[in-house]
Amino acid sequence: MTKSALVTGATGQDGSYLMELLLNKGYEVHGLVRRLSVPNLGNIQHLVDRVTLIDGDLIDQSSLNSAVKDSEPDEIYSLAAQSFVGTSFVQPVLTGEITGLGVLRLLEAVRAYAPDARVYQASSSEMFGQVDREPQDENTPFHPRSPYGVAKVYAYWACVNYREAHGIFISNGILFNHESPRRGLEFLTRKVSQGVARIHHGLAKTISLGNIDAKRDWGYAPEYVDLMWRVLKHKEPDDFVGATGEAHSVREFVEEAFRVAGISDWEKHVTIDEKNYRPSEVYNLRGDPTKAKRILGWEAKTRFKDLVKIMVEADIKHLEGPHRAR
Ligand code: NDP
Ligand code: GDR
Repeated sequence: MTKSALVTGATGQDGSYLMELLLNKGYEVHGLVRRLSVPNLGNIQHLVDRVTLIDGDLIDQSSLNSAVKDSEPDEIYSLAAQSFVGTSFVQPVLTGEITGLGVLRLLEAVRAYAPDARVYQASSSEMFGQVDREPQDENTPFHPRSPYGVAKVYAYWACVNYREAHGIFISNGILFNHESPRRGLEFLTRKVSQGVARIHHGLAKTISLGNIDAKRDWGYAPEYVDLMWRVLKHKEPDDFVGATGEAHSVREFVEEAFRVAGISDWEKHVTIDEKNYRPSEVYNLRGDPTKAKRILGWEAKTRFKDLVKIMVEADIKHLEGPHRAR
């Protein structure tokens, strides 16, 4: 029988790749989309005829109830969030409402209308925050360093609690940074790949950045949505780290991005600005994906340099032709 899946955060980077993957596997796919004055369907324009889009907002309980009831889901992927760490410092209450309580509202809808569905929660390496060990795995303690990280810890424990209290099949994927040409423009990797492409095309001279010594474990997003799917295929609910196991600094990302574009004097094109620093930073994250490999057979394949190449080349191409003047 055809399986039904409900994906929240359908218009985001991960939602778009996940819906592609689910369609390719023969699912009937429902995507939760919030009403905006100007629709933000860029990432899923190519999918809109093949999926059912449902209006709903994580702030609004009744819309979540209807979405869960109407889609009759076998699987629910909880991806919607205010996901930008920087913004969470200036909009902490909104971030808590959406990224934290929003997940609880979804769980309440599941408890009432689809208690047999399997639920995936998009948990984050930002929950580890100020780490006291390396690499981080499923047993590493949490010490979030932003309102976003705090909200994700809340959502994580809400999921564990609904699993234990109500017996719902809920699993957390604790994923490290994963990137792609569909990444939002304010995130570091896309800010750099687009900035380099603009410099390459003569549309800009510099990129303004913050702490370039921070290190992240960066992987390629399409591979991480495959992990989400595998997490729900496992025979029991559990929590899994998804990562490459390698960390690189922002500085390395920048150097490599300029190299891909054939620009050697990268330091001349980068300015450091206080406004890009965070009140409390996460300096160093590197994940240990051993459990996901052992139990789910999942492994990140795209390595750092290939990821940078994919992103820079995509932005250079995107800015050619009709987009050049933008
Ligand atoms: P994006 O920021 O690209 O997408 C977030 C999605 O959430 C968008 O579709 C957005 O809709 C939607 N959304 C935001 N607020 C609401 C709301 N109030 N009601 C309904 N929908 C809303 O994130 P990613 O795709 O990169 O990440 C997916 C999830 O995984 C997020 O929860 C993120 O926190 C988490 N995560 C991401 C990692 C990464 O490296 N990408 C790593 C670890 C976790 P709209 O288009 O309207 O803004
Ligand atoms: P992150 O991603 O906070 O890791 O959260 P982001 O790309 O925003 O930052 C990565 C690192 O780069 C440093 N940095 C800058 N970041 C941005 N955005 N802009 C800059 O100008 C800049 N200069 C330096 C940051 O300080 C940071 O150390 C992402 C999000 O997708 C979360 O939703 C997700 O949970 C985590 O990854 C895992």
